[in-house]
Amino acid sequence: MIMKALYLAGSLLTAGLLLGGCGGDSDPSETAMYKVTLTNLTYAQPMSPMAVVLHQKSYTLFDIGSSASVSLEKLAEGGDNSILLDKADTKDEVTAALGGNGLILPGATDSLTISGVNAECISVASMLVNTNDAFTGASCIDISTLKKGTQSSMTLVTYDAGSEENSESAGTIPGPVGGGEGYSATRDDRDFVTVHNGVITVDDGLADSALSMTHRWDNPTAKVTVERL
Ligand SMILES: [Ca+2]
Ligand SMILES: [Ca+2]
Repeated sequence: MIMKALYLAGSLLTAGLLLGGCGGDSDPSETAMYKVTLTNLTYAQPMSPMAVVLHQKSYTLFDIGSSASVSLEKLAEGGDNSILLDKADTKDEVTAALGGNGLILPGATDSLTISGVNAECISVASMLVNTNDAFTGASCIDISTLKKGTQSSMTLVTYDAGSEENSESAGTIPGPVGGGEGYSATRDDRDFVTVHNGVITVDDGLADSALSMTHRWDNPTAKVTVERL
């Protein structure tokens, strides 16, 4: 236990030194500007326009094991980030909420710049559109110690919003392989967010799946970089 604690403390110290390497101030009351970049690492899963929220730790975009908000359900089932961004904008603990420039195709990247004061976290979400309710993202990337001129990157796994059964049928998949329904108010899955266990596809025996082996993924499915400008 002691060895592990020492190791963790050492890792945190190293991370702090790396992040602080370029100097700069971190006065939380000063307006800080961040460039957020999302890269789609999948083979055939276009990603919906990202939602990016700059916020205090008391705001939660999603939480593994907890029920998805209706606004996250709308993003994860239909790729629509507008409700999530509008709702976030009304909250005191949210500094800013912005949508990306558009669909992020496999291998492509999208970036936006977001700014404000007293923010502790950046959260991101984007739907894998050739699925029922899969999304990639991060809930609270800690930016409280990120200095000006430095950046932090991480890879992201895929989550199941838990708000729609993973039937994979064309009528329930809004992406190009299905052209079906996006958001539905029905909740016919487990009703809590989990790490996604992947798609089955017609190539692995799910006869009425609109998906083929090209739509599978191995995590991670995206990379996010936050740069403090
Ligand atoms: Ca699901
Ligand atoms: Ca639903």
